[in-house]
Amino acid sequence: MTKRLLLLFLLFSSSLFAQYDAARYPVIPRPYRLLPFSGDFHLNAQTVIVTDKKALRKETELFRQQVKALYGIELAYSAKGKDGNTIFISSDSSDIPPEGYQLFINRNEINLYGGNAGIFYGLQTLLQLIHEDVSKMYSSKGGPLPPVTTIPSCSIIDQPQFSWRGLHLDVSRHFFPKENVKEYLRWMALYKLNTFHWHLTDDQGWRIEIKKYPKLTATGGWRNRTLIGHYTETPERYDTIHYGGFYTQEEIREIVRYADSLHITVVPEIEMPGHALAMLAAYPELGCTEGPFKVAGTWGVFEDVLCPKPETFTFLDNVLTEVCALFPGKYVHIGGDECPKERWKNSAFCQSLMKEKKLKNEDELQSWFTEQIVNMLQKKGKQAIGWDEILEGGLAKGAAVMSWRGEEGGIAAAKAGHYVVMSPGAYCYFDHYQSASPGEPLAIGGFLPLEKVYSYHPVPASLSAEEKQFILGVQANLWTEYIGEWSKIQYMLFPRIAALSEAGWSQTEENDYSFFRKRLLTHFDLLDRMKINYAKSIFDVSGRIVPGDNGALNFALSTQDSSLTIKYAMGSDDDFQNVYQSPLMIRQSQAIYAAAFRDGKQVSRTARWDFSCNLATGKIITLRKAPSPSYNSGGAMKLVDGQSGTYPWKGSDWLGWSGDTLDATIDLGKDTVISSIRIRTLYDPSSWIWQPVSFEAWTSEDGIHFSPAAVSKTQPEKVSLKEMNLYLLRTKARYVRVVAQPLSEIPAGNPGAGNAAWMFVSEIEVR
Ligand code: TNX
Repeated sequence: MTKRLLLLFLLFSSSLFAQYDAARYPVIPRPYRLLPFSGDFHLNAQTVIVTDKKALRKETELFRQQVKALYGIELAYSAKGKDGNTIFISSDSSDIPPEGYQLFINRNEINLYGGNAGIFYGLQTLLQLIHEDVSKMYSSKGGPLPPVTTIPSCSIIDQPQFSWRGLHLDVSRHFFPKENVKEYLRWMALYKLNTFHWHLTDDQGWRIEIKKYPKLTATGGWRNRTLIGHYTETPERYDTIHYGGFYTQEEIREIVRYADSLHITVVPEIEMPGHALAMLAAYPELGCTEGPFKVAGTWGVFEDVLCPKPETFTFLDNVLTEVCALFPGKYVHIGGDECPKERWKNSAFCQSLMKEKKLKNEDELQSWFTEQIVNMLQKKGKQAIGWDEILEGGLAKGAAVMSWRGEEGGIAAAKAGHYVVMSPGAYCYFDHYQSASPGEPLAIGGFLPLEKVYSYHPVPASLSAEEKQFILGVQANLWTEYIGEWSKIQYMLFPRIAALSEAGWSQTEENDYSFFRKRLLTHFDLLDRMKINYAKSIFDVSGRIVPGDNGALNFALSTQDSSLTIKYAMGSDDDFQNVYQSPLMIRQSQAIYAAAFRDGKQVSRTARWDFSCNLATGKIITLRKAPSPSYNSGGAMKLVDGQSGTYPWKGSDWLGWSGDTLDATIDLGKDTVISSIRIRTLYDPSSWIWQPVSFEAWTSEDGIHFSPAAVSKTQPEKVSLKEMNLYLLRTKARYVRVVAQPLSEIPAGNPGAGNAAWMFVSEIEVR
């Protein structure tokens, strides 16, 4: 005990945040304090676990299974310690905050203190500290000996920053069976996440058995076709597979129990009043029109929503009664996002209800709807939580808000005294791309690299100290429109889940990405052992155009990790013969391939860039107006880098303007005969991106006096990737000026109607 006090004293007096050897202590999320020591504890078949209370043994179960599965070591319990080889676990948690633990490791023994959750988490830390050294095999006369498994000496005190460390899984768009969900929960436990948001219902499938309404799963659990490819592709393509599934109440109870054993609370989501097509397909009488309704086979937002009729509320009351009985946690998620109001506008019932309740518009009708549900849940002893839309038009007391369309909803909710979980799309949507590399599997869009997840801090600076208390924590969401296989779930989740865990558990003011990254590199060994298909995007070779006055396009390659060797090939990728040293000069249309190597082994995927050269490629370009800071990756050079933006788009491929013109001048270096100018633009109305409404060009010989060359006014064409051309009579010029005007107002009936449209341009080409 005195020894423990001494160690604690050392820990608290150690500098606030001292970095230790990341490879030796690759713990994620980063513990509150870790003090490294020399020497190792040897973990082997003789190691025993001693607990001061038998009941604590259940907290060690997962750890024992993991050690057995990953290192082949079976750890036995013992009533008393063995000299030099014992893990002592003590329920003495005085002065230890909830979920916290203290862990002391030396050559002879390990001591772990904490409450139940703390002990569980302390063992997950221990698991992450295990090293297996094959090179240290003892010399032997006979056959090979087992590798040496060690845990490095150190003292740790640890505790979480936030009480809601959440991860969501959408099982409606794609269904994943019970065993998958349990594995998902184990991954959460590994990263000390404690709240599982289970998105059980949506337009594309109802996944929870409700005894009173069997058609919810019998009809609502199945769809007859599913979209192939991206939902913005035209024409749409579908498979003809009868797809679906659901969890029986027995299975739900089993999962909830299992989650509880991992100290995870399950928050079920029952979506309403929008995203409810599966419910309507099963019980059309809940709609504002007669239907028939079909379980959706494609993605997006649908106009058919629940009608706020008395029989709808009776139905939902019965559904929620069964839901509440299945989930012991405090919160039930009631959705509330993306509810179109068309049906309510055209329904005589809704209009007269609005009059009766003195509701000014359909948004207020939705808050009235929400209020009924919030109260209904309160009567059942539960609190409602919903997507930030539920805040619009006033929110009933006691309901909590999950802020997904940025942080604004969360900020407004905290100011109004509602509890908040931060889950803003730009930092927490794991269905977005994590790499700009061309080899990424299809995703919904967006760009969320590991570093950006890591940078997230869930408490906005604009809140007062009192308001900050309302921020419960952070959550990442995994929507599965484009994720049908479990290996792809892994790919989208790992390693971003590791970055999320640090945002939720560790002291975010002390977060340091490069230190995280170093720990992650060793941590990958554990993921390899667990056979997880994690994304290796952080090894990706990236390429960028750098200025140079040699008349060529100078293309620099790099990796985040400077210890890796980059090799490249031109024309074909069969053979990486060239070691990259300095920027490559590109003088003609060609493909470049590159990959990162460690110890002669390829660790990254092969990256490929297709250069298509024209007179403007690599030339000096100036912009009169900078693109929006959100879409300015690569700067002006991006427009003459010889590469076209792709679709589905990634922010890094395109420059974007909103309410502002593209006004670029390119210096071709010398008088040149030109006959055409082209810009490459994007059309994606779901993201408010529209084609330019006009595109014009001027030319000049001196860079001062410009004469108009050609003008084109355009009508939007519903084509995702659009080239716009201007043809000139053969003109001699050294300077070309290009001006393109975005659409100033998105037409009615489209997402973002009334707002200025985005204009995305990837390339200006001169021929
Ligand atoms: C918006 S996030 C949705 C989901 C989609 C997701 C795709 C939210 C509350 N609604 O229905 O799956 O975008 O990223």
